[in-house]
Amino acid sequence: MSGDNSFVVVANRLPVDLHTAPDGTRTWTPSPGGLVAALSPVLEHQQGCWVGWPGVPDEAPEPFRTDAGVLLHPVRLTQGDFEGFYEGFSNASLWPLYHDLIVTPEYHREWWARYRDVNLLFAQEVAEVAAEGATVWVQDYQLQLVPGILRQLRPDLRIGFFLHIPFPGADLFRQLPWREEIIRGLLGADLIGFHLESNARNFLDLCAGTEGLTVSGTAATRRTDAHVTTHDGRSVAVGAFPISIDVDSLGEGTPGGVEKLRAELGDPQTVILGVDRLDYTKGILQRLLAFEELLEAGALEGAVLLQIATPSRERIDQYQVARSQVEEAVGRINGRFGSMGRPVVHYLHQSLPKSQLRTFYEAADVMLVTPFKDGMNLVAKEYVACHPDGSGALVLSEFAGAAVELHQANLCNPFDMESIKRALLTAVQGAPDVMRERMLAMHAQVSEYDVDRWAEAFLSALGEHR
Ligand code: GDG
Repeated sequence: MSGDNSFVVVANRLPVDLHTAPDGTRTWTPSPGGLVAALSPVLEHQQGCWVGWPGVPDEAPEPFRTDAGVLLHPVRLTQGDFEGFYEGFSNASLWPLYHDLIVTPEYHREWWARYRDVNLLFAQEVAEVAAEGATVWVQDYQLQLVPGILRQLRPDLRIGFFLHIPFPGADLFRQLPWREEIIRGLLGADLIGFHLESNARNFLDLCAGTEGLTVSGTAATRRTDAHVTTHDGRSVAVGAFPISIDVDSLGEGTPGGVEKLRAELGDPQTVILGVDRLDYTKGILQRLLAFEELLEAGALEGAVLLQIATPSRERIDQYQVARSQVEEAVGRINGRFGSMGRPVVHYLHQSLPKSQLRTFYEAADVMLVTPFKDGMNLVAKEYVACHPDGSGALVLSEFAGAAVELHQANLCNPFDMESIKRALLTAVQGAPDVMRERMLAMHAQVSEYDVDRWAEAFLSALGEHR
């Protein structure tokens, strides 16, 4: 069982979208994101293939090639798979557990069974398309069993795994009823990558406390100084590979776009911006409350907050709760502090084109990124990338992975309202030359370590390992 693709990426989602024309004609179009952009050169050079779910239950188009020559190989998931594997186990068990229990995870045996089945399905598809000795790069928490299954199906493959979200402390992870299976699944890889050394350390601590596993070395960034030796004597490398952005994917700025946007917002003195998927991990409500308290104290005269909250996982209860809390707060704040035709919070629950996001980033005097927990947070890096002249200011949660590299930001503790308020006020009122210096330092970081460097670092570490 083998195909002819020497480089295979496998992710829950295939980078495609289904478009239905008014006459009912349906077309699948590639949807380029940061990951696709980063991996495209490798995928193109190496007869690459991307295996994933096309995003619509009970459908899978035939495999097809993008204009750039990347083979997209759809995996068909049923509505039941989507509910149990994706909405259930991935997003209502693992997601809250890995984000340190911001909401309480639910564990259901039926969800776990689906997770196992779907991981098996993904692994089988990969086993079919991967050439002898191919490199396979498995992405993220939805597919943690794939490395282990694939190792059994195809021992000839070189397998990398990258986790895009945090990895929790061993004491939290251990509540997972299927913890051993997940660890075994991950250890099927030759290299396991995390965003941060602290995530890698959590994983190594867990392994050190698991019978039959031996840990050597310490977690390092863009290096694989740490290894886990498995029951069967294989050595698995572990390291931190902080992801970054593809600056080009933000497109060119629209001439006059910033002025037009600021005029639409009523030419405020200060534009404060938030851009997030509407997710309870992102701390959107907390930042609205901080903004409200500052308005109440008269400390933010002439400021408006523009919050983009992209719809996400809308059928899951906790996401519905998060949305209604956010929308209630937006309504209350505008009711209290807005005036006719002049809201103080501009709120969009929509997904916008990237070019428009760029204009928002450019127009914002302050960017508010306040997650309770976040693997990295690309929004923070995108904002910095859009301010090459050092203008603007970033308020960033200490609990976002990005805070390790962007430590010159105005850091805050999102669990502490006073801390968010302080960081926001400093960002608005801080000495311009200090703010500029910090932004320039962060811009240099983001420009140097872009998403290409991330992919390159991971893949060369994987190449060296076996
Ligand atoms: C996970 C981890 C980690 C947002 N709204 C729109 C839009 N976006 C884009 C942003 C950014 C991306 O979505 C969001 O990335 P984040 O990193 O901020 O957050 P997650 O979605 O939670 O991503 C995270 C990441 O994986 C990568 O490893 O950093 O920690 O949770 O690029 O610009 N894009 C468009 N319209 C929108 O309305 N086009």
